[in-house]
Amino acid sequence: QPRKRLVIGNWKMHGNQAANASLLDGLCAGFPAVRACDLAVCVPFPYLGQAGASLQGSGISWGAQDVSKHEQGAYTGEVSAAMLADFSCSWVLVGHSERRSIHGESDQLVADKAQAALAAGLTPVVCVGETLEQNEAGTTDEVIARQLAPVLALGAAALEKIVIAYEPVWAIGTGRTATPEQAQQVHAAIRARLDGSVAAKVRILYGGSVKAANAASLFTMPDIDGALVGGAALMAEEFLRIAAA
Ligand code: G2H
Repeated sequence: QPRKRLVIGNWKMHGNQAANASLLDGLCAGFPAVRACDLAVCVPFPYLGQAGASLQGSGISWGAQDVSKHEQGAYTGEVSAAMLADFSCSWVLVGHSERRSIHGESDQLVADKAQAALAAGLTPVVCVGETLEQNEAGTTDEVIARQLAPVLALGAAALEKIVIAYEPVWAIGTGRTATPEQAQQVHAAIRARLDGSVAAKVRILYGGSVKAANAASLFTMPDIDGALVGGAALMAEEFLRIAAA
């Protein structure tokens, strides 16, 4: 059966209670028209309660942007997967390029976080992608294979429950997007690394300066199952237009 399209907003470190309220209200009002796809927002930790209260019953799901690999304990500042589940999160991003580059997260740590998320019943959205330098050196496939290796090691039963997001680092927040053909090529290569029955099920999202104007052409590609959206997810109308595409 076909993979259901999925569009996830990544608010990053933006928002406040007043701005969030109008954004969330706008999404709830517009969602019925685009409900053929799964729609979700990944918000900063302090706003999980607010997102849950606004989105409850709307059909839009919510999640976080990071999670600890630890179950619980003396880990000051960390947030566990069980806590996210306690706020009825469905999703958590792991290994976003900003976490990998700014916070030094390793491929293994990202896989450990994905495993912690799965253990708590959440769907991890595992982000991978190459830098401009790596892209120009022609090492994209190699880089992504390295990033995915510890995730693939989690096994088929785990893999069929995850979502993968391909976000070329050179396209993030820069206004530069991979062409649909460029993205398709990488998505197909990622899918080829998954075992048969799992490969057909796993949704692979594209991320990096997705907006209403470029979403439709990306979504015509056979291995692009949706989008992870940053900047354009902060405006209800624009985000809903991406979902409509
Ligand atoms: C990539 C993306 C969302 P933006 O980081 O994860 O952000 O759409 O702003 O490039």
